[in-house]
Amino acid sequence: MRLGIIGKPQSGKTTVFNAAAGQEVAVGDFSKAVHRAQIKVPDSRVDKLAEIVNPRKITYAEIELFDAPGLSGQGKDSGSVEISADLRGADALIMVVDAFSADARPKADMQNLIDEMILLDASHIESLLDKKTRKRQLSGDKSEERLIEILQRCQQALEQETPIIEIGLADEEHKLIRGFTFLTEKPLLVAVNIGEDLIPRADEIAASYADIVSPGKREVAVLCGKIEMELVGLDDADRAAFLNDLGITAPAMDVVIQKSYALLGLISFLTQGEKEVRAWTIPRGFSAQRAGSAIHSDIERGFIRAEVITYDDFVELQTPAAIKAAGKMRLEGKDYIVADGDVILFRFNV
Ligand SMILES: Nc1nc2c(ncn2[C@@H]2O[C@H](COP(=O)(O)OP(=O)(O)OP(=O)(O)O)[C@@H](O)[C@H]2O)c(=O)[nH]1
Ligand SMILES: [Mg+2]
Repeated sequence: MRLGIIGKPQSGKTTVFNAAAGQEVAVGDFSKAVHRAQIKVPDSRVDKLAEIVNPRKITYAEIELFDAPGLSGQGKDSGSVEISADLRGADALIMVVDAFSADARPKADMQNLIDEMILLDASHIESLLDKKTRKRQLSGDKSEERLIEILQRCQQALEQETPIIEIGLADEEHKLIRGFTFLTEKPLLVAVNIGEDLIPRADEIAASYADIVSPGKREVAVLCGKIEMELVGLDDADRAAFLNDLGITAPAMDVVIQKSYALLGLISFLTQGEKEVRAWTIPRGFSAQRAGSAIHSDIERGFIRAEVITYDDFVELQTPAAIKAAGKMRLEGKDYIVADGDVILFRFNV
């Protein structure tokens, strides 16, 4: 799963990338370099299980993050910008908007960027429809009728300035157009990048963006990229003291990553043992049998059953004996739909 950072020039994209990836790529250099990293998805459940089980190894879920130049931020006047294959291939986008500089206009910038994406998709669709309808005329080939109809619906939505993700395409319709990698088809997290002075007002600022939130499609997070980046270099104790000084309980970056993860439609199930406590990534809606493939294809192939306990029950009961006595271990078959936070032991035979 890949997450791409977009935003207008000098909005703090690389700063946010550094904060999320724990890297120290130079910021403010206007360079058009692409930065990439595998980032850990912070998960307090993994930490808590590890505290109980004391394993030799702790592994968090990971997603790929990249920072690639792309949009101009000029809105409708953007002309013809080249969108990199990286951005096109992203599964979801983080849009960084400048709310820190003296003349910041974050909401206008956000709208411009959204307009720009709508425009890029509209011109992409126009040329696709041109080609496909001409081909239909020439050859009488009707095989793409359905696709043409979906593209026309997307086109109409874009003309009304509605992002494609808002149309509510059915899953199989979505599949038909996925290969075109439209920008407004991707879930979007707006990261409002505030200055240090605004940190005490972060919640209030977030609330002022509530009207653009659309569950599973669009989210907002408010953070100070610069401070988050400074946190990266600190050890746990220094970080806690630093956050405390600022009156913050947890790094905003954790929230950004967790919200992105949810926007990607991903959930985690957990496994635990002396050897390792680990979070595994699966798309929401996976059955127990398919979820097993996240660990190893043999588990999917030779699936017998899943022994499942909820995270909350595990934390409360802690030991196998207590879990057994309380009858909280469920035996689930291959069609069981895995829930976020399930602690699972797979039984399989190959
Ligand atoms: N005060 C303050 N400055 C910030 C913040 N975030 C970024 N900056 C500054 O804004 C400038 C641009 O930051 P970058 O992270 O390089 O921005 P960018 O969007 O990657 O820029 P380009 O890649 O050149 O488009 C740098 O001088 C940063 O130090 C912030 O939260 N507060
Ligand atoms: Mg940059």
